Amino acid sequence: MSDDKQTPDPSGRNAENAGARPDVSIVLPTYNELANIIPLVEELRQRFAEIGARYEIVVVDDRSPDGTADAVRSEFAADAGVRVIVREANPGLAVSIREGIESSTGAVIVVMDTDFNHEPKDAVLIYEISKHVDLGIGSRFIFGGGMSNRFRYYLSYLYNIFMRLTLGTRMDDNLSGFFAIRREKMFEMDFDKIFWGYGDYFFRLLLMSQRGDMTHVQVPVFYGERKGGESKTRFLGIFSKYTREVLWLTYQKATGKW
Ligand SMILES: Nc1nc2c(ncn2[C@@H]2O[C@H](COP(=O)(O)OP(=O)(O)OP(=O)(O)O)[C@@H](O)[C@H]2O)c(=O)[nH]1
Ligand SMILES: [Mg+2]
Repeated sequence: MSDDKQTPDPSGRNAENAGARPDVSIVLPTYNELANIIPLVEELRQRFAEIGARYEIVVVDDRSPDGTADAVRSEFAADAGVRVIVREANPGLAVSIREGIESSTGAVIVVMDTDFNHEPKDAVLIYEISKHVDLGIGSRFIFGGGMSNRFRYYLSYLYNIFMRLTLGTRMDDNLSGFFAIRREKMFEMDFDKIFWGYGDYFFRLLLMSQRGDMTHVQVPVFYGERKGGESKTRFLGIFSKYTREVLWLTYQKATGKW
């Protein structure tokens, strides 16, 4: 692609820097994101190169039938900073993110959705802020944040109040799944206690970080509609799953088992 010709090594990983730890690993879980993933990776490469960060982009794909993985491989074949993991078994969002994190090498790890609900410009901001704290978190529910879908916004807002009251989290958005964390802090956590299910992994990660006395900063993020492709989330159905997890975790915490 033309950008490759002009900037053959934006990640800084191809030649003389090969082997050095990247500044940031961006973990991108995908399932049928062919409509979004190429422009997303393009924009991330450009934005992280602009701030001089040596990046590694790790796409973790659950064998998407639409060919997401192959498209990324062929489009970015010339960039050693873009990697694709194709998972063969046990599909799922949280386990995919875990695999991406475990295979990452960056000093900071960024995790985000791949349908432009999470914007690349915000990923850069959260990354920059996470240099000063242990964990930077995208939040829809602080001043400047929000969602274009008002129904989902208000329901999620109320649900987050419920989560804070039951679980005792201190963050306003416990389901954003948009964050940057310093590598050593991430690997201090017990992954077996976090990574299962869908977006619920995120409130377990936040609770674990609170338990580890990590420092946090929330960054306001605004979710537009997904750009292309189809949603994997049945919005109301997922809340009943999350509620089971919230109540289970509240009980486990109260009895000292988690
Ligand atoms: N690897 C992997 N990624 C997944 C899986 N399910 C969803 N994803 C990715 O997780 C992210 C969030 O999924 P979405 O379908 O956008 O969920 P959502 O943001 O709640 O819903 P919409 O934005 O309305 O579509 C996207 O990047 C998906 O491609 C999965 O089973 N495996
Ligand atoms: Mg989405």
